[in-house]
Amino acid sequence: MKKSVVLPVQDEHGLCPFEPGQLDKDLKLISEFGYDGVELGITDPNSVSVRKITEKLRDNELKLSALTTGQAYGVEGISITERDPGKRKMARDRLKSHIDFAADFEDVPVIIGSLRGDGKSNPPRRWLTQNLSDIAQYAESQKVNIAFEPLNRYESSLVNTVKEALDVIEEVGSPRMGVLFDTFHANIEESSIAESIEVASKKLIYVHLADSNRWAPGYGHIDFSKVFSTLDNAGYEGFCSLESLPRPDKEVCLEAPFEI
Ligand code: LER
Ligand code: MN
Repeated sequence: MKKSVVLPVQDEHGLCPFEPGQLDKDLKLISEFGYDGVELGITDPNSVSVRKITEKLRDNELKLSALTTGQAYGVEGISITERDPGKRKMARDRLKSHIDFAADFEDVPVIIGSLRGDGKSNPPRRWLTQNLSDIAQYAESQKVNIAFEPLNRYESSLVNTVKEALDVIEEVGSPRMGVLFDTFHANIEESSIAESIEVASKKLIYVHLADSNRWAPGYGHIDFSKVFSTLDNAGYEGFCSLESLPRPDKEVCLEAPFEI
């Protein structure tokens, strides 16, 4: 499996080792720590230059592992399940811009995590599935994968487990849609982390790593040897991306073990 870490480009991500605004310095550090790739947090791809990002990644011998999109929810309050139809449309259009951005790279999935909304206004399920279908169709036309992420109940009531994610993926019916498995959310929602990886495995396209307290792996109580051996046995060869708080500190996070 390949090593990646989340790095915000425009706005604070809040749940990763880096602050925005020091892209050059941070990419260099990530490369020095032996990472294969970086997951960029981009609020609005329309104001980020594909050419500049491509050059910076090339200079640091890093691949773009995925685009994370949730900051558009955090910063602008848009999501595909908001009561306000204008906000739903903005979120849908924004995700299509993320797909356009990803299409300029090779095999870069667009993550749908927090941009699905928190579900607090009790939105009809069809807003979720119809918008996802529309976005997935667009992703098909651009040959981009969508990594759909179960989130824990304190962040969203919409899709908390792998099983629920697989149900939505089946309903949407797009070959471009797969599961993002995040160990932090799984530790809260799944009865067995290993079994839920096995359940996800056929549709697994991306992994987020953080321990039970959202510190770097090794600082909480998740059994990461079991996580990695289960991923190995499932034949997972994609990216595992570190999405932990900057604790104990950024450098220690970057030293997190990615194998048993
Ligand atoms: C948020 O908790 C998270 O895990 C992100 O990957 C969602 O976009
Ligand atoms: Mn995550």
